[in-house]
Formats: sequence, structure tokens, C-alpha cells
Amino acid sequence: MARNDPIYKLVYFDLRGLAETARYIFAYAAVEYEDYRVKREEWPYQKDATPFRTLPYLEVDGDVIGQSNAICRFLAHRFNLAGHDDLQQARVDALVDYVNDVRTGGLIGWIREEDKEQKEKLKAEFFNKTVDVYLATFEKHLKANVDGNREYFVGNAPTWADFHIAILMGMLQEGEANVLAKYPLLKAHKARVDNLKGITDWIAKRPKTAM
Ligand SMILES: N[C@@H](CCC(=O)N[C@@H](CS)C(=O)NCC(=O)O)C(=O)O
Repeated sequence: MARNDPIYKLVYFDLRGLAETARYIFAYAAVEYEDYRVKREEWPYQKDATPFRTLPYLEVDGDVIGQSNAICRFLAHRFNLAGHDDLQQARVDALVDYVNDVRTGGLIGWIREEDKEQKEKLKAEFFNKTVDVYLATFEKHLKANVDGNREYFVGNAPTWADFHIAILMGMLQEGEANVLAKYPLLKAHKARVDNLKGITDWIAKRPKTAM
């Protein structure tokens, strides 16, 4: 690290969750940062001091940015992973918003449910009824990448949307190992992102957490 490099501190719980895309961005860009993990018992004392009373937040030389997607977008712009022009950036943002649609459209409900029986029911509903429309739509976007070679969602090089989507696909595979069987482009895309320089190393060394 050079003397005048910015100092980054990413603060989240000891989870992949809403911080993992930012961690992929740092890993791919080969930029050093502090991956600070707040302990659950410490959180109530820290909550009020965070920008939105939630985690993650990012400190950049003492400036504080809240909201996971704002953090990623900021880092992506700094490290050239946001898309090469405004049109590409809009496509990246739209894909990221669609990940949010998947999360709110059944994924989070299933993951957060604590009652065992209800959790199984929500999981079955999500994987048997809901998920295919989302996956088919992602597959369609990958296929339709007109300004690229279909290896990445936008253009010919990785953007943070690729990281965000690959991380989502990993979560889905953890729930149902064969979930991508009918989606060859998406499956290959997930493997391609996992094999990117920096990201492979991060996946190998990151703390093993449930989510
Ligand atoms: N829209 C926010 C949501 C943040 C959020 O809900 N974070 C959760 C952890 S995943 C949190 O801070 N939970 C603890 C709490 O709300 O007290 C973002 O994307 O950053």
C-alpha cells in the first residue's frame, strides 16, 4: 500500500450477506481494506452511530457511506467496475435492482423465517414456483448482451453487477444445488466470476459463515 492510498474500512456483521459484493470488488481490484466484523453483542451500542442504523457502512479516510448498493456503486466507480458509459451504468444498475426484486420476492422471506415448518414451506414455494421466472430473466439478459460476448452481463468485462448476480446464484445453489441446471449461461457465468483473479483467492480464504 502506497503512503497516500485511501484507507478503507468496511463494517458489517460476520456474514457474507449485504457486504459480500463490496468484498468481491475490493478483491478483484486488489485494493486493501479492513474487513471489520461487528459482534452481535456489540451492535446495540453501535447502531445509533451508523448512517442508517444498519450495516454495512464504509469508511473512506474517515468519511462514512451507508447502504450496501451505494457503497458498491461508489467503489465500482473508483475501480472501473461500474460500466464504461452512462448507458452501461444504467444497465448495471437495473440488474442490481433486479437482484433486489429476487431478494424481496421470496428469498429473504424464506431465509429469515424461524419456524422450521413454515421455513420449509416457504423454501419449497420459492424453489418450485417463484425462482424460475427470475432465473429465466437473468439468462435472457446474459444472452442478449448485444455489446458483449455474453461472458458478462454488460459489455465485455466484469462489472459489479456480475459479482452481485454471481453471489446471488451462490446463495440459491446453497438452498438447492441444481437450481441452475436449466440455465447454462448463468451457471457458466457464476463459475467464470468465481474464477476471476482475486475473487478465487477471496473465496478460498474468506471466513466460513452460514450466510
Ligand atoms: N438497505 C440497507 C439494508 C441494511 C440492513 O437491513 N442491514 C441489516 C443486516 S443485513 C442490519 O443492519 N440489521 C441490524 C439492525 O437492523 O439492527 C442496505 O442495503 O445496506
